[in-house]
Amino acid sequence: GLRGQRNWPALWRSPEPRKTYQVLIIGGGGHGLATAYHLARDWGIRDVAVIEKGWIGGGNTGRNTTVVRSNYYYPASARFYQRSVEMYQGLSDALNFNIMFSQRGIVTLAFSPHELNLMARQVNAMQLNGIAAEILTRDDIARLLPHCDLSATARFPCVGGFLHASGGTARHDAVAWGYARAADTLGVDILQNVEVLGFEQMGGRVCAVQTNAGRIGAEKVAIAVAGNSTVVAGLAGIDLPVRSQTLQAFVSEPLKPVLDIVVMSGLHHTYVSQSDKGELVIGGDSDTMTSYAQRGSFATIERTTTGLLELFPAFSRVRLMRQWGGTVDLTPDRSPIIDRTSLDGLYISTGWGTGGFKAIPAGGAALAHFIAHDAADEYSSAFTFDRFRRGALLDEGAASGVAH
Ligand code: FAD
Ligand code: PYC
Repeated sequence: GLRGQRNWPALWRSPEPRKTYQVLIIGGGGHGLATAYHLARDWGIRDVAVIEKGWIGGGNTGRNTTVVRSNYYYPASARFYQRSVEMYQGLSDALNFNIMFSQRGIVTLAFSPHELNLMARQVNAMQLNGIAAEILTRDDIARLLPHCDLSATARFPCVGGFLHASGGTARHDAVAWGYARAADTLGVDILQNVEVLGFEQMGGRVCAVQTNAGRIGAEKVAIAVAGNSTVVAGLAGIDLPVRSQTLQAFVSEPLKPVLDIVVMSGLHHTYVSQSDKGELVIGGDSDTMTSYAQRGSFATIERTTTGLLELFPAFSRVRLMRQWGGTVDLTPDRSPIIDRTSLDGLYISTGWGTGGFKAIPAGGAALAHFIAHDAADEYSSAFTFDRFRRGALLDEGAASGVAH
């Protein structure tokens, strides 16, 4: 079947690293690639390289469960994530690359009056922030999710939930590839299999990185390495309020269309959607120990699938096809950090944790703005280190999608 699939033109060049660049971005995930694209497109800064130790999209960007949504609580987060959803709406056109964005809606289920009360509060906040949200009764859910066990004899009988109609999914690797091709076309060098091993500074300012491909000089450097943030920032002597944990995901064998909406249950530590290929895409809470392993433990697989089958008993005969883990970068308040660091010329985007795929468009635009202007853009000014100094945390733990 693959015999005809030869001699396709490469989507981006694979240049040799130059000796210096104006801007170096460490990390070829969605955030690093989108930052390079926005630097080149919005601010005319094209002397840029993205340095990736493996292959682009091989980190969390290519390992996530593709949920895109803006159901956050605080105005600063709601504004930022809503901007990102709106950017996703135009992304296939902007990149001329089909990222298969599907706003199929997200249902979050409630299993007690208390949980439903909290959802009402969340829905009110979202509506005040202009984001699509409505409370659902059990009957509404029966209509939307005919295969869900809503019976009174279920272990946890469902009492309702809420719908975030503008949420959905996008094809994760297409997002990485689309940004990579667009950035490359604008002159950005994408350097794969190049690992940053250290930083050089002069007079308190970063001036180069050491890599397995030699020294590369730069006026400015940005770190966008997700679960490796503490390790890479540590090479520059910088401590971050970030912890790395494993988050796993699983896909089933392909099925005929059976689920046309994303379903989440905090109580069951489970969420599920169906991909365009027909696979059930399943995830749960993170493995709770600090780890850089891209695997994860069996206990989490068991807990997640148990929850899934309590919700959808009909999936009990479906076979799981693949399982993997990613290393997520968690801040204490589960909100991100986009800021300069204590080393002049060194910037960072981190703390995206379990929910940064949806943030790639707005996060890339925000980091590019910070690098170009040495200041946050209007959407991301709440996401600086300053909130930890002031104790003004932006606690989005409840909105971050999965338990951790
Ligand atoms: P990454 O995509 O991880 O890219 C960072 C890159 O840096 C990697 O490719 C890595 O190889 C590279 N790197 C690291 N160290 C170095 C070095 N020294 N030198 C050079 N390169 C280096 N978010 C959502 O919004 N919705 C979801 O449904 C969702 N589900 C998830 C499910 C799972 C299982 C996981 C693991 C995450 C999920 N997320 C989700 C979170 C989301 O995937 C991440 O927040 C997001 O992809 C982070 O993007 P990034 O570009 O910052 O990091
Ligand atoms: O952020 O929507 C999210 C999410 C879903 C699963 C993991 N993260």
